[in-house]
Amino acid sequence: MAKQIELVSASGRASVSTFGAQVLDVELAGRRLLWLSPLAVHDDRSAVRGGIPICFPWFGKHPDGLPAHGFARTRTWSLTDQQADRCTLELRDDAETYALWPHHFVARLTITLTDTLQLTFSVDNLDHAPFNFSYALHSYFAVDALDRVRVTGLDGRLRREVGHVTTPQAGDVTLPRATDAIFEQAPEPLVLHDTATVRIDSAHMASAIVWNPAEAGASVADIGPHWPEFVCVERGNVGGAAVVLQPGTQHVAMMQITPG
Ligand code: TA6
Repeated sequence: MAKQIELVSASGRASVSTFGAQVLDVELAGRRLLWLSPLAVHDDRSAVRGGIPICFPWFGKHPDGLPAHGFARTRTWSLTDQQADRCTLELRDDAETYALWPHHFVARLTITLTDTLQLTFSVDNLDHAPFNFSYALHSYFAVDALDRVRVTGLDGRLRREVGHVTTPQAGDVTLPRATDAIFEQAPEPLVLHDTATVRIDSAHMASAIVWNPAEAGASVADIGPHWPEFVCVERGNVGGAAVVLQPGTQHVAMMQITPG
């Protein structure tokens, strides 16, 4: 049975589920920063729509039809450290993960709440051979006015999107239609402008993804009419930025969310 952890700091609070090591809710400077679908399924088996799911050890659809975005978001992680404003969760390989992805590993997520929310994600290769993986911290940000939302910081970066020619991003990213864009070599920071702003910093995460399904979201059971309420601005290492990890070594990366 998954457990919910409540973090508090002088500036706010956050809720984290051990199911998927998923941040479900963050309030900082009096603002709720993340979107959690009112239609999300919380049955400890299905991926939970909203918050910050972890896509690992692959991002997106799998070529052999394995679960999209990997298994990290649908496993219960172990809580290995808990303080008032910080916790660490861990996922180790077992027979079920090995059947899907035949590697020995430990993934860890440390969530720290101050006047920002910081997520430190690491993966250790416990195998005797290198393995590769991709991942993203798939943050769903709550927005007031999707048609006026802008994401700044990606001007001129290569934008890859199914059904569109890959070209450099021209200006800010706006979402006048369904958007599912991957940016290679994305810089720091990205800023999400809505009625208020959120700054997204990261380290060692080369990729950025911006997603909202627009009207197509209405037919997704756990999104439905709520599709205008969020924009995903994700950081990670996907596609050409997938990580090749040597045995006995560790990959560490960080994402930080700060209300503007
Ligand atoms: O990050 C964007 C994306 O990969 C989209 O292609 C979209 O399908 C989304 O993630 C949600 O995926 P999910 O498996 O959670 O429905």
